[in-house]
Amino acid sequence: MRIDVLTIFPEMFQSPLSCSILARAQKKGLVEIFLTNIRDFATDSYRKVDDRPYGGGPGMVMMPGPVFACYEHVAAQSPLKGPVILLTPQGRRFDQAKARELSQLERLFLICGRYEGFDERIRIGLNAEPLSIGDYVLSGGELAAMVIIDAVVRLIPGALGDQDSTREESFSNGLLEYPQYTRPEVFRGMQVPPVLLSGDHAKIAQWRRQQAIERTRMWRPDLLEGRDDIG
Ligand code: 9D3
Repeated sequence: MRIDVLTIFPEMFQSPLSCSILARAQKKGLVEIFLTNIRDFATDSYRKVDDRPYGGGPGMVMMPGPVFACYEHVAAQSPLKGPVILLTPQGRRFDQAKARELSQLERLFLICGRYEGFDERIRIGLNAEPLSIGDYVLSGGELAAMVIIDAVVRLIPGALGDQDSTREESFSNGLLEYPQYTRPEVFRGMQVPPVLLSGDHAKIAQWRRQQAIERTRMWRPDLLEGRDDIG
């Protein structure tokens, strides 16, 4: 898979992309990630990429010229085809189903915004899909793009280590996970629940399920709505 990120802050990506699973996936040749600076495609001597909104209002808007020129430049670097995603609060919320869908692609373009937003002709002209990562305000699309890259790349077959991929397959009951403990048995006066030391695997499984339900009810009651298997 080839991922092209278009941004005015390519430096923000260096360290997340050079650690852990993302580093390994690139080294293995499972994904190539290219960063291109939209500012390099500005046409004036100030390297301007934003301008004031027609109709008035606060803030600045990403200009279409530099974004189109940047996109056309990177698109031509490879014959691979893929959809364009626009990182913006004005879009559908990214989720695990979307991550699975994007992980099947041979190519993906991620365009990061700054300022108040994009000139609408960017979305229309590039047939771009707007995506948000959640209902909170970020300073720009870069961190959102990194979240998407991380969630997508780890789903490419071979990206995870053996341990991680086994875990992946066993997780999908729609509940939060049960509490985990490791050594020591007593830490600062806090005991590991005795059932986990009992060796009774049926009882352990039953305890974990009940804990998972309790936690879900406490922290994510929305996940239980409309489920008739849990009281
Ligand atoms: C004052 C109106 N604001 C909209 C809520 C303006 C605004 C805030 C933040 C415009 C752009 C931004 C920058 N955010 C992103 O580029 C962004 C984002 C986000 O803020 N939250 C969740 N997902 C994303 S994806 C891109």
